[in-house]
Amino acid sequence: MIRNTARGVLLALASVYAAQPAIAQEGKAQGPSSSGYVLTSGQAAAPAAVAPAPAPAGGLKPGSEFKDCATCPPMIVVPPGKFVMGSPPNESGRVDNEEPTHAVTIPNAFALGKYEITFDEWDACAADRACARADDSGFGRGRRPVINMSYDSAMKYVAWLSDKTKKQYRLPSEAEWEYAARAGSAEARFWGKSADQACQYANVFNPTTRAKYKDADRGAFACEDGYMETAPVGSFKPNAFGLHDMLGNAWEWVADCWNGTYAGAPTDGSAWATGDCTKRVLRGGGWYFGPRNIRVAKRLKNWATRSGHDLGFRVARTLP
Ligand SMILES: [Ca+2]
Ligand SMILES: [Ca+2]
Repeated sequence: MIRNTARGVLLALASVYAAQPAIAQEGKAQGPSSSGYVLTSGQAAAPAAVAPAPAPAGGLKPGSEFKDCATCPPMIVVPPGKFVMGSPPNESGRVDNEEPTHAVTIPNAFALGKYEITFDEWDACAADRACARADDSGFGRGRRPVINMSYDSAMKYVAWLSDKTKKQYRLPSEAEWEYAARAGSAEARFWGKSADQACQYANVFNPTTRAKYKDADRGAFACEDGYMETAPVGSFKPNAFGLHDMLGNAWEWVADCWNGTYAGAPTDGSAWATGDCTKRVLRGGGWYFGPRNIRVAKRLKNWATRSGHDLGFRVARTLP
């Protein structure tokens, strides 16, 4: 049993915290981290919790929500903190590119989209002729996540949004994304140990969808989430930072170049700007994917020019 180990304590605390998906608020614990962050040299890094930190400058408190314009995406302020990135060896479904686990410090608060970018938000960029019209693959537009997105097209949107708002919008780094997705959890999924709870928190590959797509070999969750393909953003419960759809719905492009392991990865929360930069990283799994891919540590590489019916993104904003 792990009960008597430091790791066990952290895991237990993290699962308790993850069971309370309330939006983080100032003055409330940001996680089980007052006990500190334990990483001993030469020891496998145990997934750890989020360290509470003071509010950022500019009056934007962790957990608060803002929009920079009427058609801009709603943003959540994510607190600074520390976590362990990657998956432990005993995590079901993990693959070698999720190792070595390593400590990462997110030094400053940043803002992350409360949801994936929607068709409505994308279409504002398209109306300004800064973005191409996006295909919805027949799944529906409006508040559904924009799909058929390449990394390159996502970069066009963040450039347009930055120019429109005069704020520093960008894709999140891979480290920022995983930190935000975990929201203090060290489990494979931010809601806790049970994969069977997926349909409360995520739009995943469910049995009805598998029947339609006749993809009997592809692992599906046991539950029905009610959506055949994409779901309107925010249809499911958020994680402890108040972020929705961090797992499932659309895969999300992040800023980093592809690297096949975490050996040499940045530990300061920045994006990895070297490696195979013709390929970029996707996170979070999508509506067409089952349990092995619906994990916060899961990484997927794809060509920066490639798109698909389950590929989207959410934006980050650097805070002053
Ligand atoms: Ca589904
Ligand atoms: Ca997603």
